[in-house]
Amino acid sequence: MKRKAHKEVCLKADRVKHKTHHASRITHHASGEKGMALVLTLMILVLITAMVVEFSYGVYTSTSALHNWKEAQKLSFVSKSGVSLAVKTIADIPKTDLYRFPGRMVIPVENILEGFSGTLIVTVEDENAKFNLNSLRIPDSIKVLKRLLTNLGLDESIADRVADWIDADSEPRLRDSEEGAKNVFMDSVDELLLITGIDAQIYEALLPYVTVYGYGNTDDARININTAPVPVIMSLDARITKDRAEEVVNQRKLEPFASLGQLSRAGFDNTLITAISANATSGAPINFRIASVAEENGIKRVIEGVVKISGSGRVVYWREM
Ligand SMILES: [Ca+2]
Repeated sequence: MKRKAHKEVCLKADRVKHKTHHASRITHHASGEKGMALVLTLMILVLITAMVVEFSYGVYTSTSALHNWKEAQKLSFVSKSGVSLAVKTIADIPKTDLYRFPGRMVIPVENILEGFSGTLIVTVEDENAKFNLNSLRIPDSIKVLKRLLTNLGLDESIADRVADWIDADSEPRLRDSEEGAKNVFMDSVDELLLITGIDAQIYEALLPYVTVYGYGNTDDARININTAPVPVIMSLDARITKDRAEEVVNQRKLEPFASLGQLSRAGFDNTLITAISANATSGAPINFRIASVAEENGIKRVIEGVVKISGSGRVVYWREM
């Protein structure tokens, strides 16, 4: 019984084989025009499908782009208003009170525009709480940056690389530190990423502590002791310990330092005050970094700018994202 069934299956299989063989012979004969037509039809179908997809995608993106554009325009307007508000707020602070600026200020903004239901956050920071990279043409300033790098757990040779990027000569401090160097002052801290040996990780770590805007001139090395963070205060002199720098922060919260001499309140002796005087100030902030972030329906608009306050206020740097 089993054998018979097996035989039948084999026979069926043979017949199928035969049919297939026969069919393939027919296909062979019919190749040429018919086959070509099939390929063409398939290609056209593919093309049409692609075009339909592309077309509907195009319509979709342009509709949403228009919506995004309108939303972006509104957000752009809102965040620009935030910058104007920040500039006005800073300009309204009496000059004599500016040295009391807390370093970082968040301005609460409500009902800035009718029909805007999102959020607007405006922050103002003293840009000279940070180390000025453009001061690196001064040898003493390189020492300050080297200490700052060490305090941040970074390699101090980065200071040589930035110094070579800025200085006019092409004498390398390190083997490759003059490679592609700009040899003029930096216009933006983002230039750090163009310097050989500085990667995104170093840049990110350094960004909160460095600027390219001098307190006075472009290469002014002065850091504001009333706004500088602990690692920056420590970088002013090798003798400034973490405890001493923290004491500066505690003391200025009680009462900002009206002069460098008042640093004695934080335990600085006269020799230390004299040593840091070229690289420190207790004066009123002049360069303010303003960040205005408007957000609505999951879309964000960020405007970042540095404003130099001199009379009516002047924008020196502006970036919209
Ligand atoms: Ca150079």
